[in-house]
Amino acid sequence: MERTLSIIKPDGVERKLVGEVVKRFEGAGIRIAAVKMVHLTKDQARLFYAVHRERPFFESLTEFMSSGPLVAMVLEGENVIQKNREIMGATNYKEAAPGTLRHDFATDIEKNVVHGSDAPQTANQEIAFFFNALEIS
Ligand code: IDP
Ligand code: MG
Repeated sequence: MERTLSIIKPDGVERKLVGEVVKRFEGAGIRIAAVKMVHLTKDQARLFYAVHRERPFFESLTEFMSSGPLVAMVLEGENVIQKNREIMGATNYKEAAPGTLRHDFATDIEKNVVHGSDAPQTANQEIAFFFNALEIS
């Protein structure tokens, strides 16, 4: 059974999309193994997105990710890393397929409602960033 980290970004929480996002995951047969609401500091957001530190959008992205509370979740299921990415849709909402979260709800390439790990190694790292073993069941 595979695990991945999902985040409902501050825009999604602000716009009251938490229920809708969870409904889509559970509707796809995915199990929520952990959940918490967190308001990251700017430095914590910089750490989480460190892989993007050379990108031109890094400052803006980490400002956005620390602008309000987010919901972090551990998702569990067969092939859940890829499944979650499919439910999310493409990074750029203009390229996201109809019926995906980003197609349906994103307003901006940056404010795109959800984050999902992209590979097993990043999933493990990102889960450990938000959760300790006792918090995952
Ligand atoms: P992903 O979230 O689909 O994995 P990444 O390329 O890992 O996409 O980028 C991380 C996040 O950075 C995106 O979800 C989005 O919020 C933001 N981002 C990516 N590309 C751009 C861009 O060209 N301009 C502004 N923000 C961007
Ligand atoms: Mg990514």
